Amino acid sequence: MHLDAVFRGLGPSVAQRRRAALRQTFQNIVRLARDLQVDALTIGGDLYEDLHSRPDTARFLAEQLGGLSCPVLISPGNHDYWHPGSLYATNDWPDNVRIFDSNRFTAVEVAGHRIFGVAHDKPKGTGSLLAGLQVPDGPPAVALFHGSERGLMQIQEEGKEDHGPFAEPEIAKSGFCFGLLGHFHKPRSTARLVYPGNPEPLTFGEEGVRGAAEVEFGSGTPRVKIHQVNTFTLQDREVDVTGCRHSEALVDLVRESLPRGSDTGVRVRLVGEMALGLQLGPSELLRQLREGDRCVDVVFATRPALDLEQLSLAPDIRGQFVRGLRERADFDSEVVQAALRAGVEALQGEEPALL
Ligand SMILES: [Mn+2]
Repeated sequence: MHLDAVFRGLGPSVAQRRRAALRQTFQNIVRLARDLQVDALTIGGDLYEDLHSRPDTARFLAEQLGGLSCPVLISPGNHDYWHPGSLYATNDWPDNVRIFDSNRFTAVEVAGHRIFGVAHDKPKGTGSLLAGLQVPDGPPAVALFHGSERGLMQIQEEGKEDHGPFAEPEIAKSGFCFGLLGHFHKPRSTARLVYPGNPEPLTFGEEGVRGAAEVEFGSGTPRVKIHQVNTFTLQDREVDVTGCRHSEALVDLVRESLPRGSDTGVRVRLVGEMALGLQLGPSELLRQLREGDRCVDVVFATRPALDLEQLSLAPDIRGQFVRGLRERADFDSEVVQAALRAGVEALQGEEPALL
């Protein structure tokens, strides 16, 4: 869930709306658990972000989870690692909530199964949690933990650290019939494990079905169903700004591309030719688009609207500047194009006299 995430870069009031949406989505999960009359609700870590966590969040969670009649099992992950000052250790939790606080697996019996949970006890550097583990004989054993399945690492988000690494075959080798996993944000399920993904999309690019996994154990392979519970939807849009002659036209054009409904966040990619001399910088454009606390971000991928042939012929410093850049082998690169636009704008004044 990543409750209390800061949503950097969206502005304080939009970030606050996103944090409220995280709680809404968590409430949706609790309601779903009640509607499905599950035997247990399990949470595979990164429920909240320790770095930004607030006692208010712990009290919210305690009230929500205490309202369920089934057991709630939590295996802390790298963002919500167990430590003596954590929300897990300092809050009063209802009797039905079991937070695994050891870095060794311990079991709870649920509906004829044993669910083994384990805690990360540091924010990074957690090694293999399955290494050398052998589950004692008994009822079917299910593993609940936060970890990185090695075969899935490469298809997951870039830069995702391999907290608690393991390989899928180790699940069966350790004596588990199935793994309930957290960490990866893209959902994934196999005959041996499930990653439900982050139920509420956190960053742009997180599109598609993700949510809460309903796992039904019977004879044979457990049946997995992902239920969508998200509050916000995040989308990407592309807007061609060619032909926008002034600031208001640009703002209007981008606004028109935004979907109705305040719970849709949009990352707008501006493409095409950007007119020179628009009296509107990136931060002012964002400020105007975010009026009404809309969740909007903008990526600038435009080219400057320049008549390069004409500019190159100018006998003044603008001509010299443009000719100098055009001779470069990396003329088409993003940085040189940005320098071209900034430079020509900085040197503006009189229109260059042409030969
Ligand atoms: Mn994680």
